[in-house]
Amino acid sequence: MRILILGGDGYLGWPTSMHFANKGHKVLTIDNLSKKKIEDEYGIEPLSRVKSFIKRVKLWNSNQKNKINYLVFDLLNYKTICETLERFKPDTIIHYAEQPSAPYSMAGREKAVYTQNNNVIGNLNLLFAMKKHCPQTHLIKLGTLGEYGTPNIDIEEGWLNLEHNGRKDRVLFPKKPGSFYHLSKVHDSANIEFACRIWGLKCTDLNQGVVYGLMTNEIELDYEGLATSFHYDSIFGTIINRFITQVACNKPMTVYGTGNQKRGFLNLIDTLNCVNLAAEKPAKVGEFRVFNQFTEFCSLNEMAKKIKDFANSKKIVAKIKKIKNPRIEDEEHYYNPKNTSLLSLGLKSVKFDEKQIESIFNIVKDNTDRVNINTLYPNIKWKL
Ligand code: USQ
Repeated sequence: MRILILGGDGYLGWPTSMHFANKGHKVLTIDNLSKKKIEDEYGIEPLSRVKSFIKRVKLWNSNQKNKINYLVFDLLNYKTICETLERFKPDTIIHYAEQPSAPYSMAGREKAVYTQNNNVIGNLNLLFAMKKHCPQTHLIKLGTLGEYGTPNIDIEEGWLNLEHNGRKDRVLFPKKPGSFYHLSKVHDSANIEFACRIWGLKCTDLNQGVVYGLMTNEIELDYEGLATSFHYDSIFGTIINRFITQVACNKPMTVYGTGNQKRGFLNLIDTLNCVNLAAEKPAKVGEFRVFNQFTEFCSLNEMAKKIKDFANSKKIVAKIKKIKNPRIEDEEHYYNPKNTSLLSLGLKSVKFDEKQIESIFNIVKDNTDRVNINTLYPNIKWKL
């Protein structure tokens, strides 16, 4: 397959690029290197010293038989997207190229506008370019489970069968996201559904939960050279990665509010497996297919307790500290998201157990000298 990966420098994009290259697909990976600018703005860095995008691609290519091609450009540059699609003729496009931080998007007008302009217009440019140059290509778009928010009903996979005043219809599941970032993905989903319905494009929208982990088969080949950008800070760091880093640094796990918020989680390896399943079994012409991409869900308190239990079993001190929630989100709520589609395609998931925690913990522990303790605590509030 000819696979175009957008956002190839990111936490997910880089492992995905190596994963598909390793499977023998022809991979072209693209990034605009914008994450580095946000890192510099906030003085944050990934846990391990990660080589630049270009250096990593070159290192991969010098040691592996299946090469990765790369380009550096922005999806806001419509002309270059068109030229790239025309030349590369992808069978599949995997689109991760978005500003991924909810807190960043809530840090004021400029950051909210940047997030939505970058994400929504970049995605819209891609849809127009696909319509013009490769309408048969399967788009796999990374959405988020956070598009749904925490409604008081079961969360279906993208669509809802509705009966109203005696009539029935199938509608997009109502969305109640919790940040301007999550909202940008809601707008993307609506635009993509429209493009599928009107132009006959085919798309899989992956409404993904919170990812954790730092190892994949390909990264294992050379952790120092091929590591992905694992963040533990309060801007880009996701909760499990943050909690494990906090314990490794002998700091308390920062649970926001009551900790009864529930979220869906999955291992980085499962992101690759899910994207792989979606690519192998594409959506049909005109289909807007939505998969809820997570493997387990629980409350933040339960998650913190699992990590504490692991630490205690190793005689490591682990504390949980409930701090005032900097976000505005439901802290007591019903939560029942469905995830049957990927399981029925054959997903065999990684379980978040002591073995998993230990393998992440050991690598984090080796790198604690690089942790900037100040960035462990939240510095952006939802209410300005
Ligand atoms: N939280 C804490 N303590 C912390 C950090 C976060 O209690 O130190 C809480 C948050 O308030 C939230 C939950 O943990 O209730 C998850 O927060 P997060 O920072 O791990 O995840 P979030 O900001 O929702 O975003 C992350 C990714 C995003 C992805 C999303 C999936 O950064 O790209 O879309 O997870 S989901 O959460 O399912 O929407």
